[in-house]
Amino acid sequence: MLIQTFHTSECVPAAERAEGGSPDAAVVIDVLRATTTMAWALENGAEAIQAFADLETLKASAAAWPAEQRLTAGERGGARVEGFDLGNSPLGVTPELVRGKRIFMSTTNGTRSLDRVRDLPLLLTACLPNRTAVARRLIERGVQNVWIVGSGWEGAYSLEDTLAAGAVGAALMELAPAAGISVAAGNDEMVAALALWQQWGHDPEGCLRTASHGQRLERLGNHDADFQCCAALDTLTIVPMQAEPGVLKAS
Ligand code: 3SL
Repeated sequence: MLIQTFHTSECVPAAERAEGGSPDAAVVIDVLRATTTMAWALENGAEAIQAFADLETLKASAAAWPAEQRLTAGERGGARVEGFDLGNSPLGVTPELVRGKRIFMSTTNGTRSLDRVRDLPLLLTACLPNRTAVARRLIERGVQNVWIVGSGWEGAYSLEDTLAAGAVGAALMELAPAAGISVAAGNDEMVAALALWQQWGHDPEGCLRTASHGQRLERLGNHDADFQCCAALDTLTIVPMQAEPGVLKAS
């Protein structure tokens, strides 16, 4: 399996210009906090997450869904969108609130990354809690060429997404040495992600708190519980998988 990572959706090349050609799968990462929240929402029984890059489209789609079966969730600049049911904390998507509900979600960066690769044949989301489960799913599905796409912050690099890209890459290498996991030629980003994981994998929470977005969240208020949840390793076996364009379901 050929693996490569891109720091943000803006770094993702046109498929025909990419090393190894068009990928058969993408894994989107937004450790703080969109993909962690998505995984926990599905773990806690949400029917699906419907992701939107844009708030107006989200509101129109949510309005067309039965009121008792929907929730709106999202943030801008780290704060809950005014009038929405939920923000973007994995602690907020409790079973009592989300069971059986479709969550119409938009975040500053994570849902934009999802949008960028939504036409690929297989689309998964990863976070630190499900990084081994994601690696397993890619192997089970016989994926040959995967793009691991970070979300960054408004087009800029994010340390925590690179850490998680390294965590998924390392899990792939541990689980499938015989399948020949190899880094795509020229993708220094994946080499750096694996090195970052080696350096900081023993203290993911320290990495998340050091990252610029971690610092941003700390400035917004106490996010200790979010940091602990987002930094937890392999606590989930659920993998959000795109079932139809923009709609993620548990797998
Ligand atoms: O950027 C995003 O998509 C969010 O995950 C950011 S936040 O952690 O909710 O502030």
